[in-house]
Amino acid sequence: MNILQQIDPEIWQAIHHEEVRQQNGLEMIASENYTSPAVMLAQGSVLTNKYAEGYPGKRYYGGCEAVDEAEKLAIERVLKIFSAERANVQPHSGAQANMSVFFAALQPGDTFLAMDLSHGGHLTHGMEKNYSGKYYKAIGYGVDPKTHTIDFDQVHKLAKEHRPKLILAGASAYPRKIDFARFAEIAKEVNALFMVDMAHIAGLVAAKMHPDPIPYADFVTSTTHKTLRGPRGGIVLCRENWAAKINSAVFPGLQGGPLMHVIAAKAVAFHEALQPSFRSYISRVIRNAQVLADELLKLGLSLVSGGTDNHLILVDVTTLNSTGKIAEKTLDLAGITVNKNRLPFDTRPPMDPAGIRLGTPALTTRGMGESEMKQIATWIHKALSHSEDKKVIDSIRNEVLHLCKQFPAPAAIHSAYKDDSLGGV
Ligand code: DSN
Repeated sequence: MNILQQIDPEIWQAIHHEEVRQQNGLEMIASENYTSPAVMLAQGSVLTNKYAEGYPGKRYYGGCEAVDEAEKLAIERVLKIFSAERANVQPHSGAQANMSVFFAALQPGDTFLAMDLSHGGHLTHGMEKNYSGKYYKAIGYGVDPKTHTIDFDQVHKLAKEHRPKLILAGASAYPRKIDFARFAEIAKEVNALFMVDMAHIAGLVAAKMHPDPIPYADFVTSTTHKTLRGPRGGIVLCRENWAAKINSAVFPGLQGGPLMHVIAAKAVAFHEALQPSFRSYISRVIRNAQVLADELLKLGLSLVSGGTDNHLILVDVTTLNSTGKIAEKTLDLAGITVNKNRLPFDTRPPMDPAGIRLGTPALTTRGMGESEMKQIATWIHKALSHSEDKKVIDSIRNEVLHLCKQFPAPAAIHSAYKDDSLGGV
């Protein structure tokens, strides 16, 4: 029995349930992944005890020598991965990373242009109930109705019409490569700042398997836990001339004490992303997504943009007389975790849209490859075609379980707390 189990069996039970769920199911939420045991050890370390408001060498508290080392390493490594001029590794999340750019670059009421949420954007890119839509004037661009790729004629037209102070590229549900050079050209023409939120594709950019936003953008934000496979958190990369404003927007603008244990875990993830094995991981993530997409197409499903260039796929489940809500629930019962997702030009309600979003980052971390993707496509199709048939769903659930046993997920918490050297038994 480990120490947490002894002291707080209820919370241990909740963690254990989640670990069992992660081990025994197919995690296909495109924004999720399994961090390594090393990342989790850093995040579960004594650094959680330390207050360190400020930045390395300039803190408001004593005793920051060790955490300074961790933060300097995180900054050094992330700059090496992305060849950026300056980095802030303190944002607690991607939403806060985005907010820090808005704080640094815009005044309340300023206009910015970003991808509409209903076409694949993110809620911090101008959704009316989010700070970005409440305190700033958000104009949304979308995708072309035929190709489902970003409609650059529309971006250009809206930029000339509204003269935004900032243009934002990046998405949460967009399966194709993003042409940052084209965005930058438009931003330059209208004298707008250019920001990229690369949260979903950061791992692909790190592995040089997606166009790089750094040469074009004034600011690049990201989360660290999606394809980058680190702890849950955010970062901001920017040009030298914006560094002071970004640092002051993050602290003291938006946050107090940085989460030093998370920053140390970010540093570990950045170290992992610098290894050659990370590039090979990302190439398998993309290949797996393409195989999954091809297989779903062969089975008659319709995909947004007809396929994928990255780690995610958007499936129109109405072709199988299903809905996003029913599909999410059915697949959950079959042991496959996905999320319902609006599709471009979706006429269904947001809580029960026409689509689901599938991603391959987590399954690829478990070591699954092309033959597993083909099998999973067949299960998805079968489950959605028989969502009322408990026998079919139960039999898929059993097969999913069998596959999961062959590809164990990293089980960091369990194994770490079993380790005597950490004080738990
Ligand atoms: N919620 C994340 C996603 O699933 O894409 C974005 O922050």
